[in-house]
Amino acid sequence: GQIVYLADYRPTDFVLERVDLTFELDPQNTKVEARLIFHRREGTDTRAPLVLDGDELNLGGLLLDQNGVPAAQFTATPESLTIRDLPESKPFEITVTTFINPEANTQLMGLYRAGGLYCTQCEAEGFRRITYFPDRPDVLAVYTVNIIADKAANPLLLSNGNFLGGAGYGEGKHFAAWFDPHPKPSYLFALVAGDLGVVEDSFTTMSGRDVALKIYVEHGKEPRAAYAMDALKRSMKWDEEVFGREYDLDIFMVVAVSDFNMGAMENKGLNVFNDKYVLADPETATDADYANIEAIIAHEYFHNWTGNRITCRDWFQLCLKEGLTVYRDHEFSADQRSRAVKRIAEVRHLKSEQFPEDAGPLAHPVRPNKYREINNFYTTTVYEKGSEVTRMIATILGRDLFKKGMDLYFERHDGEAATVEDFVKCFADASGRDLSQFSLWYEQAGTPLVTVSGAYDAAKSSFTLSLEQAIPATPGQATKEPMHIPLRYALILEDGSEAKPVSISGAEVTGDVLHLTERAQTVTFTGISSRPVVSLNRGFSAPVNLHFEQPMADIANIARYETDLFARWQALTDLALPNLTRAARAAQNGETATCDPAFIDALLATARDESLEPAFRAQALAVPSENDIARELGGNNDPDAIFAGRLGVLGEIARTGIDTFRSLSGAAKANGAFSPDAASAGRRALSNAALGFLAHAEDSPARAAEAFAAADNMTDLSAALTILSHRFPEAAETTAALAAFEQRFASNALVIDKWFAIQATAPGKDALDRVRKLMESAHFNAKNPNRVRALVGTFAFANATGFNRADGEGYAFLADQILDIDKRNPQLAARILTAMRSWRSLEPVRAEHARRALVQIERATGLSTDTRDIVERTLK
Ligand code: HT7
Ligand code: ZN
Repeated sequence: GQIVYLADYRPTDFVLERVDLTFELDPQNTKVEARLIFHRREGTDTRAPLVLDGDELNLGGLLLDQNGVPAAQFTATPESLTIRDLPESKPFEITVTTFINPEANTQLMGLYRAGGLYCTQCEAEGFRRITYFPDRPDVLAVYTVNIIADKAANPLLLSNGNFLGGAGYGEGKHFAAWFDPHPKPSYLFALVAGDLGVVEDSFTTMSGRDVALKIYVEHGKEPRAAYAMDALKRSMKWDEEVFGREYDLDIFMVVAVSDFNMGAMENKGLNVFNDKYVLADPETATDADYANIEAIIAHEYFHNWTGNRITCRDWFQLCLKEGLTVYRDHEFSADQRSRAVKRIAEVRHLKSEQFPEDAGPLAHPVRPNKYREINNFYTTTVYEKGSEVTRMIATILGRDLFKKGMDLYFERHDGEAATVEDFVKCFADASGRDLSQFSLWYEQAGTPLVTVSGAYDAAKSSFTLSLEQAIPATPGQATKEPMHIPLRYALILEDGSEAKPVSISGAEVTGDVLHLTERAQTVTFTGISSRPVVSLNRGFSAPVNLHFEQPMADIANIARYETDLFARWQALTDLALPNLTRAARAAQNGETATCDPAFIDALLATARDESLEPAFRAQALAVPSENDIARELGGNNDPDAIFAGRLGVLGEIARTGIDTFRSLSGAAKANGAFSPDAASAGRRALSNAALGFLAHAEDSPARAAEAFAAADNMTDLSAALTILSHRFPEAAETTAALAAFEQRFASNALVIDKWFAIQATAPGKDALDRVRKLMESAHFNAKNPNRVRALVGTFAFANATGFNRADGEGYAFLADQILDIDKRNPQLAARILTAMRSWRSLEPVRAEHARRALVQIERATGLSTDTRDIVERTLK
């Protein structure tokens, strides 16, 4: 793989006008005929050859305007097809024939077989595995697709756009034709063929058009698609109401497949989903599964406008569609559920996934400026930080100007392949605001650190806030410019009211947003009648780390009285972290620490506070994770000590709050029949959090075993099983529960994935042997990405003590697995390998073991570009 640079972008020499594809499907020998009409772009070199991309292709035939092409006029390799001496100005037609083997396609890119289906995945560069093509997102064309296949095995023949018609084709075959009137890049092409069940519904758009909605799933699983269908209709309505976006074809289809590299794919009119994000019922899906289905159905649907109608000029602009679409799905879920709780979950995810990426060897800007393997840039930085950057534009501009900017973007760039600059300019033009400094958020990697101190002058009734920003060095970026950081804030007075300053100087303040734009700024507020408590970065308005030496009493006040619920949760976290880091350090020195009672008081008061929604109280009880503590410690980390310290703190909370937890656990049961709505899910979350603490306090598996037996839904069942296997791995109750669970759900792969994941995350050094044993289980299938992620991926990403065994065996195991997975599915291998990204913050003995495992991977022969790229950057 060559390195590709953003600076090298230039448009193609040829313009593609039309694409006609004919597929004759066969499991091992599918014939693909592509008829492509091109003309030379005006102003380009009239002798330039046409160069088409390929990947492992074999040219089966080539025609130019229906005539054979002399061998001297073209060169075909598996990676490209070059045709010379083409017409100077008039359009011409190229007919390319290739033969491909879907069954042998284990990478799951291009056309492959998944559970008896034919299915495609073309983003980012999969289309070139189907036919030779200008496979880049700025080449937009109108497609017609003909599919011919055996009728009995493939009653269903689907592609993008509207159905044109179908008929018999002799010899037990039939065909179907599809036409997509909207110009699109090749990465949005899709084809699905096979035999599936369907759930049908319809949606009437705001202009009164009827759209047929179809969700295809394996026969017999139709009832489990009802929630996805409901989420789809809510998404369509919401996008009309909030963004004014109407759907633009007669039909919208979703197909659930069991073998898929990622979550889902937004192919025009034909979304393909990992079935994990479609199928749900109370018996088999947790509340988290329901929330994910809702979010991902919405995300892929929203791409119809942000991604498909307006696409990306090149892959460096990936955040243009992904960051924006994540922002849109976050807003959708916030409107469907509790906004504050949703925001807390988002920030938790951002801090536990994106902050470590931004602080380690794989850090890159939201818009990278070079890549070796684009598949490795579908990252949490592009997606989640990209979403935060969009959110900051909304925060800086305010709701109305943000909407004006979005409207302008849709109007100006519909049907185009756009850039980040195009996007930002719409907001600058709509608002009249200069966003050039803000644009650094797309260019500079690393999480800014904002250091804050405050001073109150009673004599002058004034308060000054001193702020400094620093952006850490990241690979390839040693020094940084100061950024535009929008911080929502409140100054809270003694009586709990918010101060209304007479004047503010030293920074621009709009509403409750303080704009930090210099490296250092001192902001003075006058007319402040008492020493205020500062609540800063309310709602997590900017994705930064704050270092604010605030009195603990102030933080405790925010935890109890802030009206911004996010800030209350943040304050509880700020109270918890010093206790947790102290406990971890003590454990590292073979000592024990005790908790600050004020922290436990604040936590328990929140847990008991019935004026708060249960989902929020559950979030409060989910104390910072082992990874959160590791990040706070910042280096020389010993995961065993972190675990032991944290366990000690949990025990103290549990014993102090035992009465509270008794009354909270099981409280959700009183609410009758199962419903997946957010309020019911919140009650279950609170009750299960309490059950976890109770198990600590009582130090007995009895209660969790009872809960396991009584559970009537997967949320409660898996929560009880997790407590049993994580806290009481040796108990007879645990062995029995694991066996019962396995037996009951043996035929449901998605539930067996939970069974794998729960066991893979059970802490301690025995975890590795358990994982090895589970790989021998008949349920395991090394070819299925969901199984591999559930067992190997979860172990590496989410079992800090098990994976980071002091003897380095966890890393050695992962290295072996990566090398094995890489032979079949490089994308999956590279993704799981990113679990090693924080190896340098480990204590020296573990770090050395980790480095050796990485070197072992690096030295292996035949490594894919994907895995080579990750391992080399991780070691650098
Ligand atoms: N846009 C989709 C990305 C995706 C993908 C990328 C590489 C390899 C396989 C893939 N499957 C899906 C998903 C999304 O963000 O909506
Ligand atoms: Zn997306």
